[in-house]
Amino acid sequence: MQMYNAQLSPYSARCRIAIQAKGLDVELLPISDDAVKARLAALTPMHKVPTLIDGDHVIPESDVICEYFEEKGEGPALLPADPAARAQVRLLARIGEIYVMEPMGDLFDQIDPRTRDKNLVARAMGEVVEGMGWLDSYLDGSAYAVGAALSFADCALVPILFFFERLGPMFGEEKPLQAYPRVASYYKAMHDDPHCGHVLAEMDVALKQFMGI
Ligand SMILES: N[C@@H](CCC(=O)N[C@@H](CS)C(=O)NCC(=O)O)C(=O)O
Repeated sequence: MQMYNAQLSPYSARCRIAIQAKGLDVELLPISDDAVKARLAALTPMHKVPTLIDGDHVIPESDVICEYFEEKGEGPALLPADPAARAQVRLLARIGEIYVMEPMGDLFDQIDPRTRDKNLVARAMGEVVEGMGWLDSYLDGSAYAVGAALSFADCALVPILFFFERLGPMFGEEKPLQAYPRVASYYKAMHDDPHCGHVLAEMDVALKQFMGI
């Protein structure tokens, strides 16, 4: 398999955690390369990363890719067996993706205080804060979002929390996780998971490159 990838994309990072945890053989194609980017655009009108290629199949969307990996059946399962626990995994991933990451995405263009749209920032921040509050009430603060093993909830949440923690100081919030003690304790513990820890380190390098530091 091959996957069109950007090291800093939280959606690509979600799939990279799953790839590592499952021990899958997936070649990463960096879209920082213009020729690779052009190939991706020719393959799918969405031309977003991640996009997985498996033989003739072109599969965009991080959630769909992760479920595809699961259903291929290689490597350890990242969805629990119990239906209620599976629902919890999907719920946490959706809260992270829809209610935290989506509004947080609007903040990336607002990092420079000189060109910042204060109304847009206030609206996006309000939504992020609401979503983070929901996560804080659904997590119990232990390592791993659901049960005692890595799941797709962790694959989705850990890269999102990376951005939440890093963006805070850029908007005057030095310790953004402080208001969410269960999320903070969970996120800290997830650094010790080898797969999440590895991908977090990759994102750290990519963010420093992006910021020119
Ligand atoms: N819902 C998608 C979001 C993917 C996404 O927005 N990727 C961004 C990078 S973080 C991208 O490729 N943007 C380029 C574009 O929209 O053309 C997923 O879960 O994979």
